[in-house]
Amino acid sequence: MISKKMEDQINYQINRELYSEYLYLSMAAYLEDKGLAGMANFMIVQAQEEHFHAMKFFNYLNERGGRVVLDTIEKPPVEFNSPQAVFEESLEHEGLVTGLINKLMDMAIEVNDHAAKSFLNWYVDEQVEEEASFETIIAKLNLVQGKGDGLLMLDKELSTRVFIPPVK
Ligand code: OFO
Repeated sequence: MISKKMEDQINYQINRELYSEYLYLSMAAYLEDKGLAGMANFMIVQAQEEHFHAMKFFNYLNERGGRVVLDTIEKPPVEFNSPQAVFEESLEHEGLVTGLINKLMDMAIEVNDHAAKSFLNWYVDEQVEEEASFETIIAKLNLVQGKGDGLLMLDKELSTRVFIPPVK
């Protein structure tokens, strides 16, 4: 049985992952509206990943005998300054999520929950990938500097992303 402290923090994390899904869907809507369907596709796949993250916590909490409690999901921003700002805000958001995952890991260490530590390792690795993926796109956007041709090439590249559910 999981400790109450861990249970509460995992429930909070489920809410944050679902908010992430919402945020990336809102970004997808903005990008679609700007005529950047490939970038919108990238964000829709990102939202699917966030849903997977939330459900992985959801299932884990059930497995450990905890009680999943869902909370209100706040409204995400609707407008962004530019397509580049969307990716910069995404990276910033992932930094906050990484902080929350680290906090969960700190808590698992503090309460000596070895099962949670093993489970959370997946998220620690996943956050490295998430941040790296946004950093790569921002680097390309910096090269392109908002110019039409480059932006459209990057848009095409991002249109190929598909959601592949992780094996575990
Ligand atoms: Fe769930 O990693 Fe992004 O937010």
